Formats: sequence, structure tokens, C-alpha cells
Amino acid sequence: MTEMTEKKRGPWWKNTVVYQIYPKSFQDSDNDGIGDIPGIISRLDYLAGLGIGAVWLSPVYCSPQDDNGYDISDYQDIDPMFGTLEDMEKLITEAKKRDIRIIMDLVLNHTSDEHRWFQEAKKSRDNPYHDYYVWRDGVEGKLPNDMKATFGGPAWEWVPELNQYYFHQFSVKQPDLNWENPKVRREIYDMILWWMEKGVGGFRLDVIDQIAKEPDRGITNNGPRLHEFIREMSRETFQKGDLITVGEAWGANTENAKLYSNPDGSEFSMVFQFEHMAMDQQPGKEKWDLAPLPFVKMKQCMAKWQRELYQTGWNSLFLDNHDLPRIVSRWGDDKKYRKESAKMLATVLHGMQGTPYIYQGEELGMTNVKFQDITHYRDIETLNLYRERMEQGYREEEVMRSIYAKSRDNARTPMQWSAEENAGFTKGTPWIEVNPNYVEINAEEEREDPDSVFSCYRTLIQLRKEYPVFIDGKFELLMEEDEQIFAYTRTSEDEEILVCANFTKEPARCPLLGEWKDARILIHNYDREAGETLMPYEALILWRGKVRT
Ligand code: TEU
Repeated sequence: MTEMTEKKRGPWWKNTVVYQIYPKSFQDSDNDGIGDIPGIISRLDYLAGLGIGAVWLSPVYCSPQDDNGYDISDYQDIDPMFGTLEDMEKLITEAKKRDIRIIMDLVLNHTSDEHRWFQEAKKSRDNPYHDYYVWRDGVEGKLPNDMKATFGGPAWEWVPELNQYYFHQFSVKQPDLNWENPKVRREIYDMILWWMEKGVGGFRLDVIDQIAKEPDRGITNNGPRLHEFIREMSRETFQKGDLITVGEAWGANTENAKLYSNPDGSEFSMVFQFEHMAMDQQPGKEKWDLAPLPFVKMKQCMAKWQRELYQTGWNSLFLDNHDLPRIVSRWGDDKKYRKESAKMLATVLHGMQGTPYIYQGEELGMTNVKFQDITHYRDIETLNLYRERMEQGYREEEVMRSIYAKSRDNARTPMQWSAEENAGFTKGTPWIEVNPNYVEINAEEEREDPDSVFSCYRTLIQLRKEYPVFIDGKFELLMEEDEQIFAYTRTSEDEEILVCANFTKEPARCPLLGEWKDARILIHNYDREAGETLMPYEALILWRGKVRT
């Protein structure tokens, strides 16, 4: 890179694409039906072939798996079901050989109730670990207040031996850590430094906007001391390395995102914000209360994030993760136009400014699953929701309809490697069933096929490396009110691109394309000349150099 391009391109993490692995469902190596670290190592060449530069690993630490590893009982060891610390070290080294960095998932808002700290904490009120968690005195049956846990039920759990309640924003088995206690913060920083010593490339920070809770005032996210804690953590740990850090923040807005992703590096590299992911639900209700996607609003939302963080912060770009349904089933068409719509969604996302994240299987156009009944589901959130709504008198069909659309298990079925038994994921019995469509949708089929969803993702990743305008170009939304077309330009000093996509099953007029007819086509999901009408889910990116006057 010339000095000039290097300056425009900025830190490495602005120039990379991250791939998220959900270890339990990625690749099993010992046929116990659960994915593991040696399994991941065996697939590194696949990832290198895709062109990604970093892997975010959902938690592999010791855990009773009440919430699939987001309930950690030892931050400094690997759960035997996933392998050993040596396997982890080997993964870091083997990935490095392929220019891939490993991003660990830090769950710092809570631990497992089986963590040594909590085991000690609940022994007595004067135990040195007691104050590592959030307790309130009370009487059994009379909760400190009516706060609810994300996975259902009250946020308070009674411990009779202490005559106290502890606070948990997630399951009963995930007690919240007390960040007000400086000793807790120090323990956490030392643990982070220990992982940095091992050569990890960065961290994803689970529900980080919830650490500074103040339950007496009903505050969960964006507590008053939140950014103070994050800055302290960043100073004590991340800033000592050249890391990518991404905070998960359901409560992020464009204002606080500028703090989180301040270019001065005082907090994180970027955050995951969820504004665009909470639009296809009924206002003021839960994600299970389905509503169609308000397309124009969604475009405006994405455009707002692009505009607001331009040169003042940095976006993360994602449509999928382990908590979300599969995007092709959600906003695309997972039947007739599965390939076209999966590519269209990828094209729209990867043309934007920010660091793109691909969730395992997204690059194959993997879809939601429809298990026959609730007994096939594994996710604690889904199971609790089912129980609650059935008790509340919802019709089963209705509950299942929500689950089919939004259950986290949609994203957690095993990775589809091949048409072999269990999609090549395991020779044992998988912990969650494989999506039956693996026979048609799998990596083996797609890898060598230039027309596959996989090839589209590979090209998109490549384009970011070749054209700096993907990194630094300024975003402008076009045809803002159009109900079918998602179109925008990215413009830098000497290049510009036009990203143009039909988000619907019906053909759509896009006169813009006439103005760009001499431009170079960088990617296109139809094998046809681009006219001024786009076919169902047709999408393309056009490029032209700017003539300087
Ligand atoms: O998710 C945060 C979170 O709030 C989700 O539980 C979210 O509300 C839900 O998935 C949407 O329905 C993080 C992790 O990504 C998730 O897997 C964990 O279960 C959760 O934190 C607790 O650690």
C-alpha cells in the first residue's frame, strides 16, 4: 500500500471482514455431537479460502451451558466439551499462519452461578467474594422490585441462607457481576491481559451496555458510570495491544455509539447496535410479536448510522448472528429466490462503511429451520417463551409461528458442510438437529461453484481489499422513499460506487442505472445486462473513477 492509501485505510480492523463461529454447531471432531476447537482448526483452510481476516468465537470457556456458554464458570480455561487450553493455543497459532486473528467473546456482565466467585459469594455476607455480585436484603416472596429477566421471570432470585436476593438480568444461572466493586474490575482486567498474552486478536464484549446497572432505579443499560468503566477497562487492557474490540449494545444510539467507537481509541473499535434488527416487530412489544419489515424506515435507519458515524466513529455491519434468525428467511426469500436474495442482502450490507461480520452458514445462504414441535428446540430463551406464552393462553400455533420466525435456534443448527449424514458436522448424534435442507445447501456444493452464495461473499470480501472506496467512501442514500429499491453511493476523493438492489419479488424500476451505464460492474447476482429495471432481488455494484477537474 502507498502511504496515501494506508492513511485512508486506517487500522487493520477497518479493512477486514470478521467471521463468527458458534463453536457448538460448527464442526465436531470427536463425534460426541458437539462442535469443538479441533473441529474449527480443521476448517481454517475453508475460512482462509473465503478471505476473512478474523474469527469471533462465541464462548468456549468452562460453562454448565445453561445459555450455551454465555454462563461462564471459569474465564481462564476451556470447557472439556470444546477441547483444552492447548487446543485453544493451537487454534491461535494455526489461524495466525493463515492471517486470521481470533476474537474471544467476553461475557463480563454476569458469570455462571457455578463460577468459584459466586460459590464463595453465597456462603456468607462477609465472604470476600460476596460483593462481587449484586445483592439486596429482603423477605422471601417480597421481591426488591418488579424488574424482569430477559429470559423470563423476575430478575431477582432468593437465597434463603443469606436472606438476600441476587440480581440477574438473564437466567437464574447467570448472576450479574457488581462493577461498582473495584476488585471485580481488577480481576476482569487481569483476565483480559492474560488472554492478550496468549496472542488473541481482539474481543467481542457481551451486553456491555448492561454492566453499569442500577437496579434500585430500574436501570439496566446505559447506566451513569458505563463509559467511565469502559474507558478504564480499555486503558488498562485493550490499549496495550493492537486489537479489534466490539461491544454488544442493544441500547446503543448514534450519539453513544460515537463514544463507544471514538476514533481516539478510548473505548472500543466499534459496537454492535440493533436498531435495524428490531424493526420487524410490533412497536413497544417483544421480538415474538411479529410485524412486516417497514422497508423505507429500515433504509433510513441504516443511512442514519452511516451518516452519523462518518469520520466520528465506526460501524459494524451485520444481519445475522447466533441470536438472530437467518436473514435470507427473514428479509429475503428462502424458497424460489434463495440464492438471489441471499446475495442481494450480502451486496447491500458489504457495500456500506464499517466492518462486516458474517455468521457461520450465512455465506451459504443457510435458512431458518422449522422443527415439528417444541421438544426439538434447545435454546433457553425459546423454551421459556414457549412455557410462558402457553401459560398465558396463547394458541400453540401462534407461539410456534413466532418461534419459527424468531427463535435463536434458527441460527444454531449445525453448519452444513456436505450432503453426507448430519451435513458432515458429526458422525454422532448432533446436540441440535441439522436443518434437513443440507442436502441442497452445503459448503461442498458451493465452494467450487462460481454462481453460489459462497462465491458472492468471497468476491465481496475481495472487493474491499481492492477498492479503498469501500473503506473510506462517504455514504449517500438514493431513492429514499422507494418501496422496492435500496440504492446508495459511496464517494471518495477519486472513486465512487453505486450499490443498487431490488428488495422484492417483483421487478423494479431503477432509472439511476441509466446514469451509470458506462461504469464497471464489480459484482452482479444475475447473468444479464443490467437495464433500468431490476429483476426479483437483483443487486449490483458499479464503480467509476472520478475525473479530476
Ligand atoms: O445477548 C444479549 C441479549 O440481550 C440477547 O439475549 C437478546 O436479548 C436476545 O437474544 C434477543 O432475543 C447476549 C448473547 O449474544 C446471547 O447469546 C446471550 O444469551 C446473552 O447475551 C446473555 O449472555
